[in-house]
Amino acid sequence: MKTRCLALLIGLSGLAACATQPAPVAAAPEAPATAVAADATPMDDAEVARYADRVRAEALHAWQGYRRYAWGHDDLAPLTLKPHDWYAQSLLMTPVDALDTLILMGYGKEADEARKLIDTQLSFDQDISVSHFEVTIRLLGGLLSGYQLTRDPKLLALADDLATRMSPVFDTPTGLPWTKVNLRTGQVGGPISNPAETGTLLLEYGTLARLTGKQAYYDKAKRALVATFERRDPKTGLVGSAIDVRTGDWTDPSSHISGGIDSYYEYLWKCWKLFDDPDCLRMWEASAPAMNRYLADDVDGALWYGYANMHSGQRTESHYGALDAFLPGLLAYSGDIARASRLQDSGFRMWRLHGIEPEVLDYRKMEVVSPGYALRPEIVESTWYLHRLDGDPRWRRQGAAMFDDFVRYTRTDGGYAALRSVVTKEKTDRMESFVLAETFKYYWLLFAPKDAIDLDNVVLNTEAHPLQRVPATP
Ligand code: DMJ
Repeated sequence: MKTRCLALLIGLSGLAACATQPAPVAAAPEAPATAVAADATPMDDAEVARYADRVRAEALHAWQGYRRYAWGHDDLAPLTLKPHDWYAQSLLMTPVDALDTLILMGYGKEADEARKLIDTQLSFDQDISVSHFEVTIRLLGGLLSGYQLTRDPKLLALADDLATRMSPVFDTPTGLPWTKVNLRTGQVGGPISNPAETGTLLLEYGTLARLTGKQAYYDKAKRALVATFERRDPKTGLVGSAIDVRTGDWTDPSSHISGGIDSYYEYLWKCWKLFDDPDCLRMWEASAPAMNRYLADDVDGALWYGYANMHSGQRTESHYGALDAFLPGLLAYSGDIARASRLQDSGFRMWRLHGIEPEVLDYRKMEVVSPGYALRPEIVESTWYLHRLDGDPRWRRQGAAMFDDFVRYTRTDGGYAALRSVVTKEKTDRMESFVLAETFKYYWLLFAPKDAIDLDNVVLNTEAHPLQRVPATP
């Protein structure tokens, strides 16, 4: 195959290479079972190589759109071909998020340009109040993986500076972090958080601790994760959707595996894989059974995960969507291939309903609840974990079918555009940085050589930034 893993070539160890909910939209007739059932014919090497090359070429198309129309800004607006920034100052979301994807795909010149832009232009000395969670997973994660792949000391220095500026968030009576922080003044705000925001920090802060020797980073992020876990309901073991970081009281008892909780579960398992921290394994082993008992929902033989009250375990909503679709990957990664496979087949059925997945689906009625598609990666991420871990050819077939639909419905002259509605296929002017960090990366990994990521030594954060295991210093 023509695609190559630059990380392999440069000999790095470890690396070889929320949704608003509008009124329900009328459902099109459910796709017939035959169309939903995945083709399981194995791909030959030539077909796999063709898909890898197409994904790689389309990723470059998206990057070149950013490069041409939005250079130095956070994102590309892919319809108006104008730059978009999250805050008053750009934080280079797309270049930082895309750097490791460009490196892995072997785009050396483009990666070098991105790295130089970051080195020379990115400053966190900005009077802006930012989302601690988003900046951690995208920027801290991206700077750390970029550093581990290039050994450019400026990237580690930027990560250390960013984490220092954000650290005031941890100063609460509970150890649960504030959701917002001003990068210049350290002023914090945003007292109502959720498990994803309080619990998706340890991979990034922990890796930074190992790389800098500053153990406090690890301890603060771990304390936040443990504080979330310890507030699970004592009867069901479930966590809720909203929590007050000042008191530790739940302000919304709705439990699910969707946005706002999703990556909390992810990091319980992944912090065990990355750091061998036995507390992480203990917390995962106490949490996964609760999720599987109360949130899993068997509907006519198909497996879904819906909503329940965290205190009673009673079912509330039968909703599943693009964000929830990470769970098959996590189930597979943690060893539960059987549940993972059944849930991924349900996710693919959701995709096939309108030829591309909606943000939220009512899986009992098979009706779209929230019709947007933000170019999210999760369902692709799950095909990659499943293919990587059980080798069933149907995962590549699902991924190939989804990639064909993705290109057909979301490609624009200047990049890729989110959909306002998967029913009408109307586009909207957003291309989030996670498209290059995650969506293209997971599509490419699905067709790339197995050693592109060494899963024994590398753990991908929730933004798909590959973090290498770093030994703890005594
Ligand atoms: C990404 O920023 C991360 O994957 C996060 O955990 C969830 N949402 C987006 C992608 O959909």
